[in-house]
Amino acid sequence: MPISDFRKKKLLYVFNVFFEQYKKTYESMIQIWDGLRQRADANKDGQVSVEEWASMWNEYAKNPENALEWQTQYLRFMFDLEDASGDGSIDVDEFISVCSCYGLEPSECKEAFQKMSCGKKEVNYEQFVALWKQFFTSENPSDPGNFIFGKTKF
Ligand SMILES: [Ca+2]
Repeated sequence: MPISDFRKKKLLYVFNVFFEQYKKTYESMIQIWDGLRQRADANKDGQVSVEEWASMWNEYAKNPENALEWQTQYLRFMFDLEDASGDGSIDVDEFISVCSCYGLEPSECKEAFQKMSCGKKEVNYEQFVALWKQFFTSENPSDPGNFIFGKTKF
């Protein structure tokens, strides 16, 4: 069956949307991974072990203001992912839809959102930055920053 102009236009539209989005996401992930590997892969075996990962975040916790470039990119990446609408803040529906993709129950994600936002409707970038630091540095299980990935218990 020949492809009509109408179908060509539809396919072209999806092509652009799919590959633009995919390329953007892929390039950020590659940059993040490269940065991570350079810093975390202490024994240079091309892999990042749990110990290497943990000790790198322990370094970060000593001075979060001085985060590595890839850590800042990772933070931005996660915020942009959770702010699905791109309006500059994360609301509960966006949060649930993104975090439940990692296999969490929507009810847990909802609870996590309420805890991280301290009952507010939205979390903006500035607030997210503070919560992010808390996630990687806090030893207190009830700090709001612990809930930024949708999980309520560790
Ligand atoms: Ca949003």
